[in-house]
Amino acid sequence: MKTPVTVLGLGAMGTALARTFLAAGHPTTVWNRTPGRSPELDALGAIRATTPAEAVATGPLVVVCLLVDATVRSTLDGLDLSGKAVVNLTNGTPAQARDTAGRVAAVGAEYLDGGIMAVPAMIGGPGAFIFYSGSPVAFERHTADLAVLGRPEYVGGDAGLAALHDIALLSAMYGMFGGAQHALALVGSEKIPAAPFTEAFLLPWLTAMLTALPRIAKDLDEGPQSGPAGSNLAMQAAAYDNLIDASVAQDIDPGLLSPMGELLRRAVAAGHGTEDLAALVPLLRRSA
Ligand code: FVH
Repeated sequence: MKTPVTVLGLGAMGTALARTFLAAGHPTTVWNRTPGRSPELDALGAIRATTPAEAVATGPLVVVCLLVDATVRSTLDGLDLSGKAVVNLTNGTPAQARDTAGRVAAVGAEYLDGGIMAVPAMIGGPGAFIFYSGSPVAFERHTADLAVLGRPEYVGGDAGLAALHDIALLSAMYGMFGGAQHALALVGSEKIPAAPFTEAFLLPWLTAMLTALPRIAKDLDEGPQSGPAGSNLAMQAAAYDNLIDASVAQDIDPGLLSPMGELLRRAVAAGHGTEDLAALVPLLRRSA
């Protein structure tokens, strides 16, 4: 008998989670604010609850996947969660996670916060992984249950750490996509089609550049490697002005790119002109 699971929220992601639990043989009770959402789950054996209270009463493992933290708060408040493990996979901040952890613990439940590193179509597949932090008891008890969704990555007992990892990765993703979108706007300004440009140049270029990340991380952890930087910051700051000037000349808003140019100039002014990109990271700290 697989652990009975409750899924609160049947948006795109909650539906994928419920479908995956059902496929793995977990008795799965679902609740959604708007009734009748994701009717395909009925044929897979989902049990529909009409209220969150009815839904959480059916089993020991409650998975929450709603839009934002305020929704989680209004849905969970007042429920009898005593003795249950509450796993909140709603996107949120570390502070929100710690706050929810406190409120859930106060009503006698174990709390795990989670950060899903997958889109709905990836859930249950090999590429999906999910950060968890919070109650080690809940994680140990439910690792196998949660593993059907994606590779579980437990990052610590502080409930805020999963959200921190999640937001770090999303920050990197949005930075990368922002740059790629700027590139596509630039070539589009000369009617160069996006698809062949992406396949022939953009994707191979980004893939090659990403291989620099481990070296940047090593520099951060161990200090700059000896010897001259292959692409020093003084050179990069000088060339960066061309990115802004060319964008403006092509009538493309440089707003996504400008802050990086300012950071490069600040690094050079602070004496890091001979160093590599790792030198930018400490400057992002607000107290720097
Ligand atoms: N989809 C994705 O690609 C990402 C992948 C990484 C993780 N995120 C986060 O997962 C959370 C849910 O995302 P989603 O994709 O399921 O979002 P929607 O399809 O928009 O569904 C939203 C659900 O939230 C319910 N809801 C909204 N407001 C309320 C409320 N005030 N009270 C109760 N429930 C509420 C909504 O219900 P309804 O509109 O159908 O009644 C949906 O069930 C999210 O944190 C992502 O950042 C997804």
